[in-house]
Amino acid sequence: MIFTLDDLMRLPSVSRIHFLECGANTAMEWGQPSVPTVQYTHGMLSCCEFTGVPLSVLLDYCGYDKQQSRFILAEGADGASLTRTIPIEHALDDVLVAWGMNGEMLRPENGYPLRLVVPGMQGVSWVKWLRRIKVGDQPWGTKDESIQYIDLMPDGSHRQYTSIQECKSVITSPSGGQQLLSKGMFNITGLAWSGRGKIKKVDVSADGGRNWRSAKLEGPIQNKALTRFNIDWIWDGVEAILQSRAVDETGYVQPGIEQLRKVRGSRSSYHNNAIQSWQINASGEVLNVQAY
Ligand SMILES: Nc1nc2c(c(=O)[nH]1)N[C@H]1C(S)=C(S)[C@@H](COP(=O)(O)O)O[C@H]1N2
Ligand SMILES: [Mo]
Repeated sequence: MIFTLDDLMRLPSVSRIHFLECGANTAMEWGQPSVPTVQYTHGMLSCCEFTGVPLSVLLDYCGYDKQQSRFILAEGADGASLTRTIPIEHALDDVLVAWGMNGEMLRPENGYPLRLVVPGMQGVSWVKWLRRIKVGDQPWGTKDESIQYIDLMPDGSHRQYTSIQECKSVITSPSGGQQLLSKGMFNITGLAWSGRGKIKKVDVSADGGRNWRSAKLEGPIQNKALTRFNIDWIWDGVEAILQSRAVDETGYVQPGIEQLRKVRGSRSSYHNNAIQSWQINASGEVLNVQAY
């Protein structure tokens, strides 16, 4: 079936707030700390309100074979015709065909007139300038899912359809490149998110992971959305290592970088959700380091 934007806007729509994280966010950090600030380590991340038609409503409207259908294909109208396969369970769960963002029409750079919103899934599946959706019984294995956003595993195999952005967090203040001007009280704050649901807890350490205290979560805590946390801390003027560790509602605990490397090896770049460490030097300088 062919829909115009006007047709789509007449269907029942919903508005929901979700994070969007590129699968390459924090990829530079897989080997060693390589960039100085949180903008570079964790900046491929946003959180907006999207408005559109649930894909399940649209598919029902079109009619499709419920027995045979296992995947959908979404295609963009850009020069590269970005095309991604998405499992039908996910497509029918909470995916939107969105035309609105933060109360206005999508902006051209974010996919006007239409984009797929795939809550919890890596950014590349959020196809912008959406022009076609197909339903099928197997993954399409398109160019955009054969080379990029795959993980080279320790046994040499390629993990191709990593898609959910696992639970992750980062301290945004104090963070790399900042300078503490004097010892005393600081309010440590940062963001936590999970592609599998709501954030349940964030613990913060100031001594490189030996001791942890639970941070305050700022509400409302929403499903698959950025959640801000904060905790007071007295800096006594000696070297410290700040870290945050998030837990989501499934009980999944954000891993340390060494723990992640044990499972994923050291040749990946995408899908790095490891705990971030910021070292505070005695001079108050804040540096990107790896610890724990
Ligand atoms: N059609 C199309 N959609 C696309 C892309 C693209 O190159 N073409 N890039 C994807 C990637 S890799 C990401 S991370 C997100 C970024 O979304 P944003 O530009 O709204 O932040 O869009 C996704 N959608
Ligand atoms: Mo991306």
